[in-house]
Amino acid sequence: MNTKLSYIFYTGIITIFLLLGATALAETEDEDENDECDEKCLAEFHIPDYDKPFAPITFNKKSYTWGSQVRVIIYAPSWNQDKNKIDFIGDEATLPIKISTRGHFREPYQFIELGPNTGQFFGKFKLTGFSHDANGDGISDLSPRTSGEGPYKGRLECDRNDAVTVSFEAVDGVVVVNSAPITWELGQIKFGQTSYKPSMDAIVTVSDQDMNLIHNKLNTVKVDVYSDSDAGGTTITAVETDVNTGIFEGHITFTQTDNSNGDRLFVSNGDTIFARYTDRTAPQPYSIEDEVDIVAQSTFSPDTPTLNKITQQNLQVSDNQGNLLNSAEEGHQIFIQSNLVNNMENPLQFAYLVQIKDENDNVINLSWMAGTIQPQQSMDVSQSWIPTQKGNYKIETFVWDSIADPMPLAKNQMIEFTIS
Ligand SMILES: [Ca+2]
Ligand SMILES: [Ca+2]
Ligand SMILES: [Ca+2]
Ligand SMILES: [Ca+2]
Repeated sequence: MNTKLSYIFYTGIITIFLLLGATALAETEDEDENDECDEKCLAEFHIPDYDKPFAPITFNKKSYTWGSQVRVIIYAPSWNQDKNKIDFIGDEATLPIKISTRGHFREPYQFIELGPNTGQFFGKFKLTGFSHDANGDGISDLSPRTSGEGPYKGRLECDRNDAVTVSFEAVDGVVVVNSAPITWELGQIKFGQTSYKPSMDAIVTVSDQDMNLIHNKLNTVKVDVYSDSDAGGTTITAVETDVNTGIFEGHITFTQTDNSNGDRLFVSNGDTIFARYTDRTAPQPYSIEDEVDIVAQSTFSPDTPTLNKITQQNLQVSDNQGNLLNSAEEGHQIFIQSNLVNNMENPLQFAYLVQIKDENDNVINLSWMAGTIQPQQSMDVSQSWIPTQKGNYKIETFVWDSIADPMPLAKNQMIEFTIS
């Protein structure tokens, strides 16, 4: 042993000399032996692949909740004993697989090879939680029990904050093990939109994995919906979007005339509307018995009737100095003006029209201007007219969205005016 160590040390020194160009000592090297470790040499070693750390037990999820199905694959190529047959592992007392939570376990638990020649072994089991009423109906919702055989039928009780562990004694005395946490999550709720109009239905979505209580069947949760105008509201049932999503959707229709009932909610214009999910499976720091209300908000805001988009007011007639007139003389220019207010949250294009009729209802003058009014802006608009004949006239003003394709944006105004 000492001899060999000193030899290695010695050749190390020679290598350094070679690098420095000290070729004189080269003949002392043993030229018959290759210092490199070739493929044949490498084959004698197990060299870890540091990019893919050896993790022979993998879970299908990073964490689980109290009623989850847990799926596990164990990579154990040494136990692919027959390349033409599905092999089994873990079901013998000598090299067992153990599935467990902190307080409960099944052992041995058989796993089955995924294919005849994969070396990957699969097992699943279901967590059965503990006695607890999760939906508020007074009845416990899971059936806690620890039972069943691998690879598919295992049942394991667990607590709210727990961990699931799978261990495999791959070789005598060598146990590989992996764990994943079990925890409740705080539910979430949201409306599909930030506001709704009378013709629309609303969709409310609750997300709470803890309430996927039955695997491969649709579960439901209750959602209370209410509005400013009806604080009592109604309760709807939200249904799981697929058998194992833990995401639940409920529908709401709106009424402004009937009582709230079923999925119908009474609302008034401008109401805030609410959806409340009571999470009885809340994580720490809540206690197991806590009921945590999670509330989402939206609004009910019907379309503004088009005639109210702009308020038109204060129709009056003035001279070119801005003095208000009750009458005018023929041949003098007058100004017909109104005040406009944009009631909308967006800018509006508009056309302001002035129509003047004589005593016989004949239109003797029609003029307009076009413009844009900003949200909440108040704007004075005017058109000029030079009357050419004495008489009594009717002055009407209109606010349309355009001349080409007119749609009224405000109520019309009318005054009578005398030219003397
Ligand atoms: Ca096999
Ligand atoms: Ca219950
Ligand atoms: Ca389900
Ligand atoms: Ca929950």
